[in-house]
Amino acid sequence: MRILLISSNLRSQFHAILSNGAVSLSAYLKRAGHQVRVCHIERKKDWDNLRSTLTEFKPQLTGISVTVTETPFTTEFAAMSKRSNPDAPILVGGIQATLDPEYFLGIPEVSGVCRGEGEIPLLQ
Ligand code: B12
Repeated sequence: MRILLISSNLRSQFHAILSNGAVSLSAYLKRAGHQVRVCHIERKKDWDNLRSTLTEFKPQLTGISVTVTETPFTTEFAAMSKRSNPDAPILVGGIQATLDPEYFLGIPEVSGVCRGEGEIPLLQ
């Protein structure tokens, strides 16, 4: 399966650091035979990379990893994914999704929320 994982550093105080959660999930899923891309959004060109990954890689599942500072961008990532690949489910995970799943379930494009560690639930 083609899986896209999205993380960001748009409001965080940190820069140029990929999300441990997203890269850990990527390694796990690749080991199980899936094709995985991680799009980390921080600079302007990362948005272009996300757009081209959505149209060229055509993920069959999109996962968004969220902490508190990155929460407002989930709606936009989910909308972009849904526009490009209407049939691909969108899952949200990470610490903020674990703490406040209802918020993310309220985003119409979001199919589900993962609370806690995502390796096994995502594989399933
Ligand atoms: C290391 C760390 C950092 C490092 C991250 C390094 C990196 N390369 O990722 C640095 C220093 C950069 C950092 C930055 C920040 N951090 Co920090 N950090 C941590 C710490 C200590 C560990 C996080 C970690 O690496 N966990 C290991 C990974 C593998 O686990 P994970 O990310 O939770 O991912 C798992 C699950 O959540 C899930 N999952 C994650 N994403 C997804 C997606 C899908 C689709 C699915 C299904 C599952 C899933 O599966 C993953 C694997 O099991 C935690 C405290 C803690 N003990 O958790 C605080 C913590 C996460 N950080 C916190 C905060 C506030 C921040 C900042 C916002 C600080 C700031 N003001 O800038 C930024 C946010 C950065 C960002 N872009 O989001 C808070 C988050 C609170 C919240 N409600 O979001 C925490 C909980 C600390 C705290 N107690 O306050 N942090």
